[in-house]
Formats: sequence, structure tokens, C-alpha cells
Amino acid sequence: MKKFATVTALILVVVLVVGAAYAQFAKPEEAIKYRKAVMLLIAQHFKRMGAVVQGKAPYEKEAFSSNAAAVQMLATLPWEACMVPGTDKGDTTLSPAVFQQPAEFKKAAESFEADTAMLAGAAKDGDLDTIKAQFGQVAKNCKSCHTSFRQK
Ligand code: ASC
Repeated sequence: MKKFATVTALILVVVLVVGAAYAQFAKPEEAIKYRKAVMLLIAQHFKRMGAVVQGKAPYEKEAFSSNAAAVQMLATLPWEACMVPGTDKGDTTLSPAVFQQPAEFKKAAESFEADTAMLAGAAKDGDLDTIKAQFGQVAKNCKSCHTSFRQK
């Protein structure tokens, strides 16, 4: 009986979690479009900071901080859309690894969120050396998650 209750509870959790992921998007294509749109925005704001970090654009505290805050917020958005079942097929480069290693994917997403939050904090403080170091951490996150969870 106890086992039955546990199994029932587990099934309920799975149904709720998967159901919630589905519920946000009317169609799988919308989840794909949504996460691509978010990734495009992240890349745009990230590249603006990249130009500053590489000395190709002047450092302006307000502008940099605004880009970092945008990336911090955007970093929270794409993951649910990445976890909609079946959306490793279609107009996407999402790797099936997302569904094979969901815990690792979640960890990578959380690490990205944490590092972008630290970058936004550094950008508010305005110490360029700290900013550069933290920008490097975020870039590492982009790269390692793409290596594991994006198709080439
Ligand atoms: C970008 C972009 C990425 C990352 C990555 C960082 O601007 O589009 O995918 O930075 O190259 O390592």
C-alpha cells in the first residue's frame, strides 16, 4: 500500500511537471521559436559586453550594466522551452542529450543563471577587472552547455 502511494505520488509529480512544460506552449514549434528568440537576445546583449571586454568598444558603466542585467533576466527564460518533449526535432539545434541527461542539463542551466547574476552584480559595482573575469565565466558556461546540449 505504501509502495502504491509512492508510485502514485511519483506519477502525479511527473504528470504535473511535464504538463506544466506543455501548458506554456500551444505547439512544440512555439517552444522552439521561443527559446531561439531568447537565445538571440542573449547573444546580442552578450556580444555588446564582449566588445567592451575585448577592448573593441569603450567601457561605459551604465550601458554595460544594462546589458548584464538583460542577460541575467533572459538567462532564466529558455530552459522550460528546451524541455518540451519532442522538440529536439524540427527547426532546432537542441540535442537529444537534453532528454537523456535532464539533471545535467538543469545543472548547466542553473550554473549559467548563477554566473550571469554574478556578472550583473560585478557590472553594478563597476570594477572592470572583476567584470572581465566574470564575463569569462559566463562565456565558459555558454560554450560547455553548447558542447553538451546543442547539435553541431
Ligand atoms: C556568443 C554566442 C555564443 C557564445 C559563446 C561563448 O556571443 O553567440 O554562443 O558567445 O561563443 O563561448
